[in-house]
Amino acid sequence: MAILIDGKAVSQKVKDEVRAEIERDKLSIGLAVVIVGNNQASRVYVNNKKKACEVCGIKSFEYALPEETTEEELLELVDTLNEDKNINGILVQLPLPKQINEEHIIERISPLKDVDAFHATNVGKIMIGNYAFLPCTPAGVMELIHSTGTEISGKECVVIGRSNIVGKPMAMLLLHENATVTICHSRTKDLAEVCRRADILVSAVGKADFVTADMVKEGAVVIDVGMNRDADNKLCGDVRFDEVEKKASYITPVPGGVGPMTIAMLMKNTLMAKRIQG
Ligand code: BQF
Repeated sequence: MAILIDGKAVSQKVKDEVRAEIERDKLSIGLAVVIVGNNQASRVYVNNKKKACEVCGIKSFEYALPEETTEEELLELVDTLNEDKNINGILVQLPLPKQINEEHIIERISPLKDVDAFHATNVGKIMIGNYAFLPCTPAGVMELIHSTGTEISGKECVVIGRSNIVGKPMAMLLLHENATVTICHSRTKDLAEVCRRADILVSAVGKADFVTADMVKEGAVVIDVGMNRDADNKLCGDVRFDEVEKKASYITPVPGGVGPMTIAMLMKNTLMAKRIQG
């Protein structure tokens, strides 16, 4: 039976550290949180981020724009926030309405205020291994793995999913810690066989029940990045928890696993933004 990794507890520790540092150095830090339209999930995520700011002693400033906002209008807001001395971090909640090109918006954010680490400049720095901003979700996963005391160096790590936001940077962070990393995706042949090699398996697919017990090696660490709804509209991950927990050594729940860590690492990045802006 696997040991449950408590993402809420680990995330609270990270937020406590951020708060302590902000208090110790009497820092005034501002995070702009931009939400466009009325995506229900986005609303929840933005509220989670604002609440974490409060816990950490970071001022959050919400900019809620209507669904029909144009790309020009959003670019103009980003320009204003880039110039604003009271704003240290800028977060534009994704996804954006279809008339707005996400890449255009991300590339307009000052790399020094890009607390999601989505700007090409910051992505490049992550690739090189010389970075200030951590990609929030992958960095949160690393913290969770570290919390188990599991050695990463030399281990077989398999990441399922190749998105720019999770899969690719996740593989890079594991590589920086000397893992042997495989990225699987929808075209991977014999996915189950590849996953069974993993000492550490990270799933970022976005499909409920995707990872089954036959894909998991006995004693593996299983990290579930999925954020899905099951048939009863309940939040669930990618991993068929009931059967996989019988084989894994450690496993993350959904909710209460990776999700809270994503938020905590955003707080860490916002503190870092203040530091690098001086
Ligand atoms: C929890 C996100 C997919 C696409 C865009 C805590 C969050 C979620 C779950 C949260 C996510 C997922 C966020 C839990 C932010 C994580 O208790 O399990 C927090 O707020 N997240 C996002 O901003 O954009 C997403 C997932």
